[in-house]
Amino acid sequence: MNVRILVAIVLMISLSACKKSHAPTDLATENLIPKPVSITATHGVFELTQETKIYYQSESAELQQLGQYLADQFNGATGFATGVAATSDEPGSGNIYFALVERDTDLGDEGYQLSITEDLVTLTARKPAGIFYGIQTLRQLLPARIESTTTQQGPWEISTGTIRDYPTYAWRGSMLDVARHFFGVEDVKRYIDLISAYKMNVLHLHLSDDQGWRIEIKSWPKLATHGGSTQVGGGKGGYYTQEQYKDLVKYAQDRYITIIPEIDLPGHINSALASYGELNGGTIVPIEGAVKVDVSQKADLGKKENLPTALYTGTEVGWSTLRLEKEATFRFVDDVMRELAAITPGPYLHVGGDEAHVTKKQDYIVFINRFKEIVTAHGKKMIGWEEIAQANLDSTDIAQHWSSQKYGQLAVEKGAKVIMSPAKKAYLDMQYDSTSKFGLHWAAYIEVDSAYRWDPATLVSGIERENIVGVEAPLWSETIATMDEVEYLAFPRLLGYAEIGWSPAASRNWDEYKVRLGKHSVRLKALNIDYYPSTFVPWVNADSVANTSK
Ligand code: TNX
Repeated sequence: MNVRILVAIVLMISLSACKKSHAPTDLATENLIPKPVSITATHGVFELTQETKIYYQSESAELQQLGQYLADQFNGATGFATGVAATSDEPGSGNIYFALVERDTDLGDEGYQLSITEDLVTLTARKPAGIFYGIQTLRQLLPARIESTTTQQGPWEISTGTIRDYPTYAWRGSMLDVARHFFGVEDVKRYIDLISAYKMNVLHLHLSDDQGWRIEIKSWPKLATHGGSTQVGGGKGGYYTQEQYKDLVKYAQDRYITIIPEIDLPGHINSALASYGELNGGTIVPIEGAVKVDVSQKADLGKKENLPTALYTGTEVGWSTLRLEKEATFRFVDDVMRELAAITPGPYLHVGGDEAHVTKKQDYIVFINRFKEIVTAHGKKMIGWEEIAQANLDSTDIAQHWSSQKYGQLAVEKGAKVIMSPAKKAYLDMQYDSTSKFGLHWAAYIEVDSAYRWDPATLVSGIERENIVGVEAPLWSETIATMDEVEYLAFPRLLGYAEIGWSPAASRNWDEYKVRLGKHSVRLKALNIDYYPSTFVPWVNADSVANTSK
């Protein structure tokens, strides 16, 4: 063969090897959780490169912050130093562009449109929250290794097409019980990061219970210093200073999450009674096992009024109550709510109100009515577990349904709105099956399929779509003390609750979802989530797909 021809052939081969060989792409079959409302695929590829910049419509500090958030998400794995810059025009080829488009009313306050061509990724929304959710979708369209914090091999390709997406419910949340076991600021931030990646927008913090008081109250300091000094099993417990709580609130706000603080009243209150004897009316009926654990305490066990009770480290419920016949108790409630309202920008304070089994019914009703007046005076609205339906509710109140259809229905009859947290379906602390390492099973065993297969709008007759603000999955912590244990119970079920809250009920189907979830394992692993590998899910081995699949 002629040398020239040979050189030409070698050159052609090496050139074609250099040319990008894109895998066939189909935006419509991407593995997105929660599932978007609509996807149109155009079968091309956008590539994120060293040169890519994130541009945002000029004059928006919030978009600038979101651009930086996205750059921070990517830069660890790509090793790029993706820049963020303002622009007044649509940017040139190879870039990402954020813009607010007020007139696109179909998107509502949280929706977004992600339009991907081979040249440009354009993310638009009416409000910054929508941009945040579009960013979460964009993360999931990149290979799972984008979640790594160390530099990974590219290419960083995204399938082209258009996604238009918005949530079904305005309230999509999880509750973390930091009272039974305490979880520190860094743990809660990780939980916020994880739930926000699935477009949840509420984190309800269960800040007090019999076993621990977890928030500093300056006018009643012993609540935290003494009431917060232990936890289930007798460990050292802990509490958030108000500065730490404010830091958490800000961290959550930056991820479009509202923190709902709960002080559980008038039951579940032993940690306060142990801190201030005057709150103890001496009416506690110590049920078997209730106040026996901390025998080193010389304190009264609860039957003598005005004396502090012993700290409690067991797991019984429903045996303690605030003394309600004394006006001083309402000054206590007012002080706590005033301080909490001052550091909580969200509109709601949660009264708890559950399982007040040793509070007289009439006292309970008077208490909830007065609580509502107190939080209203501090500019907030009341939420409580469904038992608050016994009090005078109206359309400004929210009842959280967990167990009793009767109370849920009563709340609706009184005009209140409802959050759906049915224990049989949505309790993250329920075991998956009888072999689960952690969790309880008083309501049900909840396998990953059961957790997904229900519709908030049809679960309880009399609680209709228009009565429901949304879905919340509570994670009670009697049996879990570490983040690994939190993750084992929360994941993968939490992804299903996120989808129930976000995606239209008519588009949800377990057989299709379980395939998406199975392929998602590589991403869960990249996020270092210790999820439960349920046999109901066709998991795709992360190692075999790490470099080829999303
Ligand atoms: C019931 S749900 C409780 C909690 C427990 C939980 C354990 C609710 C409002 N009260 O006090 O931690 O069960 O699953």
